[in-house]
Amino acid sequence: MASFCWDDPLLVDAQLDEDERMIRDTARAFAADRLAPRIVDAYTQERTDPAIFAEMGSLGLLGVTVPEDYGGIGAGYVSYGLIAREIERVDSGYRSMMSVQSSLVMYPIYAYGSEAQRRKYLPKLASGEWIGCFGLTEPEAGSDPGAMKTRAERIDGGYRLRGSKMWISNSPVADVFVVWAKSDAHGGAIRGFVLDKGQKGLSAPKIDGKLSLRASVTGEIVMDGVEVSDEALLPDVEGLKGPFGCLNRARYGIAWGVLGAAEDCWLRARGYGLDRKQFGRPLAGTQLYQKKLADMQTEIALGLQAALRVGRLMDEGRAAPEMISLIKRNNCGKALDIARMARDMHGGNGIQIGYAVMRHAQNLETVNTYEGTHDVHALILGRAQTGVQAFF
Ligand code: TGC
Ligand code: FAD
Repeated sequence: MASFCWDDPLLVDAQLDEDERMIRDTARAFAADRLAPRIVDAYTQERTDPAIFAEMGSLGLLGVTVPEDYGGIGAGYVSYGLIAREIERVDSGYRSMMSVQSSLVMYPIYAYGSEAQRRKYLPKLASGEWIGCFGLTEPEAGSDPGAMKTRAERIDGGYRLRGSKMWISNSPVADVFVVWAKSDAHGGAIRGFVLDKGQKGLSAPKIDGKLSLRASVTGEIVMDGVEVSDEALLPDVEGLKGPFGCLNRARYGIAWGVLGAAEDCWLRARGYGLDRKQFGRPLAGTQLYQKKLADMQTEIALGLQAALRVGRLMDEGRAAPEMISLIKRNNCGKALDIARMARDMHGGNGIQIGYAVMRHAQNLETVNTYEGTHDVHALILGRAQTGVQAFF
């Protein structure tokens, strides 16, 4: 029998090809060298450093699945997932910045945009010179985005947009705004528009006071009669499948990313338990502590293997959205359980910022909610197996 690799129990590493390992190692080194030293200050001060986008861009970590012609590196979805895992190992907020830019801004411009839109936006988004955000959620339309109130009204040569978006990652620092609105000219169908910072009537106030994801800035998008030309419309998609097509990619990345945060919690709990002695022996030498470590190891290994499987299917064009719901929901839920458990295993030290585990747990509360809540993904999976939809 082969020997057991305790920190890679199902040998995920051996299932990657050379290019994937190289991209993973680049992301890991960047996260360790450039992100980890910043996170305590960023989190405690609730401060986002926009320079991070250009740093990621210079290493080719933004929009990796976009072809080279448009500034990406034409990598596959497994590579994208590996990047998310390495960045979220440091902090979910940093992964959020990366995944919004890659999946929710670059992807729709690439997949639904005109050639002129691709040429104008993608290279600068890939380099991180421009920062993007994605406006779907509204104050009264979260889990039910089809209830959005934002409207695009036809005017001579373009559209006038009115409405507001809520809880938008990156919006206060964004240069490029992908927003979704019901368009009168298209029979009230949902259409995507690309707006530029500085357009009259467009503002993006910051939402203060978050107790989670504090290193990633979140804001509103207020569109008070923003007038855009026809060139701002994403021509190649209509209906909710537009934003959902982007969400499929981002949710998939999250399924990898949260396991990076979970791994950080697991390895920290293991290390803490080996060092910390109570009752004359290391905590990690007690049955209960080892059971918790075994649960963490098991859930992470199963979650990674599932994410890898879905990534391979995405690269082959065989992934269904429900597969993505399954891994987004389960991996987020398990990562949150693991982070809370790691916090407990650190005792009082677990509430200190320096031990990281409570920061991860706080972040994962958001990750479990955004991109479709844990329960919304249960309803998607329930509908798929019963044929009965239970949303309303
Ligand atoms: P439903 O009737 O199910 O579908 C309407 C149309 O959309 C199509 N569709 C999809 N297409 C592609 N991929 C998917 N995953 C799709 N899901 C649905 C569907 O085929 C249909 O197309 P058509 O042509 O027949 O019209 O729509 P519904 O209104 O009943 O939706 C229900 C529900 C709950 C599934 C959906 O609304 C949902 O997923 N809600 C969750 C909302 C959400 O995830 N919001 C995320 C906002 S963005 C965000 O959180 C970013 S955080 C980023 C970060 O910082 O990392
Ligand atoms: P609600 O939809 O009001 O849900 C509240 C609760 O009710 C949840 O537990 C939910 O599971 C439950 N619920 C809802 N419907 C049902 C039902 N039918 N049956 C049973 N239970 C139900 N959005 C963007 O568009 N772009 C972004 O960049 C973005 N970034 C975000 C960043 C942060 C930090 C946060 C917190 C959110 C972000 N979001 C973003 C919004 C996010 O996608 C929404 O918060 C999420 O979709 C949930 O919507 P909601 O907050 O309105 O909750």
